[in-house]
Amino acid sequence: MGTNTNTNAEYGADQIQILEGLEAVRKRPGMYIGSTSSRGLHHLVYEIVDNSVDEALAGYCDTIEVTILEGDCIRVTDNGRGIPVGINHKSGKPAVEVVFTILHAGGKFGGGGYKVSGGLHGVGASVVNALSDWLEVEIFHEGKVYRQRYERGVSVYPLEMIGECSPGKSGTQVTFCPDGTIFEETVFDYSVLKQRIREMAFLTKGIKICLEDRRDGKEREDVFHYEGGIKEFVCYLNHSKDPLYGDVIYCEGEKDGVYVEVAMQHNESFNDSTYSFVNNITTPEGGTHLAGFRNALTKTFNSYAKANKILKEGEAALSGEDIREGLTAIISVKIEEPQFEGQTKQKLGNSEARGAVDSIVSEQLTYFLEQNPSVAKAICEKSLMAQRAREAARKARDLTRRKTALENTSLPGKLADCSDKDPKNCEIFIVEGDSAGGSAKTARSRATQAILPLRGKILNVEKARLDKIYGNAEIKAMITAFGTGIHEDFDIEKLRYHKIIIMTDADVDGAHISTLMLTFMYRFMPDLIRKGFVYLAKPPLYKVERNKKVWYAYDDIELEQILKEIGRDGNNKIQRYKGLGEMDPEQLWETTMDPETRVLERVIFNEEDASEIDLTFNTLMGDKVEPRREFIEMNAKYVQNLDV
Ligand code: TTJ
Repeated sequence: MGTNTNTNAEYGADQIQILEGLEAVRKRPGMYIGSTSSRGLHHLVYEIVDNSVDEALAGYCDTIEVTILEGDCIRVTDNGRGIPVGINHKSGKPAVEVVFTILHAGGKFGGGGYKVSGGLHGVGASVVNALSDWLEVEIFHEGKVYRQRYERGVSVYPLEMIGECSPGKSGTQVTFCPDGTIFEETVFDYSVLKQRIREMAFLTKGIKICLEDRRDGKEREDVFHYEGGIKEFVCYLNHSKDPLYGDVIYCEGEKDGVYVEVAMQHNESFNDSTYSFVNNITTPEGGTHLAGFRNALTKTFNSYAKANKILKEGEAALSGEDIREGLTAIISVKIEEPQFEGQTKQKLGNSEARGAVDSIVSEQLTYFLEQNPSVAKAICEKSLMAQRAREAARKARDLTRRKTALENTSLPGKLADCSDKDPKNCEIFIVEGDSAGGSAKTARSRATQAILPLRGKILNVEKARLDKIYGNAEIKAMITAFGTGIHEDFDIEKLRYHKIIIMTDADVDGAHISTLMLTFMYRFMPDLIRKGFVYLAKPPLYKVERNKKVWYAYDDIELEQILKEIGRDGNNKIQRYKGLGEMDPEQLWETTMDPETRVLERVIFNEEDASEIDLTFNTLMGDKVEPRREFIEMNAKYVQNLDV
């Protein structure tokens, strides 16, 4: 294992430095992993798995296993070369010990490949170690098995050789238990890990990642393995949409130290669902790589359309937006030293990424279009339609803008507004149906609660063009009631109510209607959701009466609990509400609207989950019936229970 050439004095200095480093991490964990909430907890897993993914990117590992063990400990195993066990000369310690005990020493020990480190990730295994009650690493290398254990980041014995393994076997296994005195939440959520691990697998083609839950009563497993990588990611995102053509267009190459992969496919919808990644980490604010992609796309399609007389002399060029209508795309770049900019450091700044993506996509897309004229034609025609619709929408919007200027923002006729004019105190209930709207108007607290009843089905904005959307009465009513405007006119400062509460029946139709409304807000006023102004009301499902006393149950489990408490006999009268309309105003107030007693769910929006949210809305709103079944389960992920 090499020899220790350092003097004792240097060794001592080293120890102090390590302890100081770990101390800093334990003192300010948020600085290193973002937060100590559930999010930070899950982040520890990604941090460790990233190391194995790096080994896979370098070409030495093809399988990673992630296991949640009893007691919410995590085990990550890979079949890579194994973290080096030889002495690192600078520190006089085995390299593996350096990896786990010295801050920011998570890098490569020789060997090429891209280091996956961006955003909050890439802080290194030592941070995970420092924040774990205990951590054990086992390395399989050249027929031998090595092990070291740490407690709260400090080794409890030197690296030891504990046995032999078959000479062909190699790899690294790390098992750790997050420190319960540091994390507010120590229970892992399988579905959260599953989502990110699936994404990692899509972004690293060919890799096989197995996720397993071994906790008692929670046993389950999934295997993620995509030979097609981001091509399959695009198929996955488009699975409930109708693709405009069969192929997924794929470009790949390397330029100026930037490895670029792009996959894309248009569908019949009208949204742009482009997601960009740097070193496997999502960049919700885009950056140079996204700019390069957009430039290449616009330029290449306009050249093609002109050269093939799809766009005639003197006709307006297709805009980027036109070409991106109904596009699902993944842009993934790998770069040695990513620079992140912007307020949340989520925007790629490296200028070489712009040029690399632009030139690789321009060249390969041009070739693809020449080889696949029917696909090229389908995309150009869709873009031309988009161009015409956008022009019509602009005219319709100009008209409504002028109108609102003239009529001085008159509020919709159906709105029963509140008297208080301070948005902070005000809430608006968007109510499905006129009859429930009537009850809500009677029940409400006039000073602070406004009611906007909407009639029938809300327009599905996933399936309508802008001109139709702007012409829709229900949507116009919401826009003027909220007061914020939409798209580029959107101004959160003008919001007239700080709680927008969607109130629908507690059944499948009601859920569908709330989703339609949420879809509209998500696409046209995402900041409303982002900033936490949007809520779902929770009307009860059952009313239980016994000896003149009344209980309300909001789900079946609660009903069971109530019945257990009060006893099950002939004296109970149970009523199942089929809709809001069955409640009289007083009941509606008491159960669903009274701020003192009601339950609201706040709709939340996690930027990192954007592709998954997009998928959810699309699944719910798209044409395919089958995927819609997952609705209730998935929707539950985007709400947060609040008692407000
Ligand atoms: C680095 O270059 C020399 C050969 O070994 C390479 C290496 O360190 N590979 C490696 C590290 N594979 N897997 C890891 C690893 C795996 C886990 C689960 C956790 C950590 C910190 C590293």
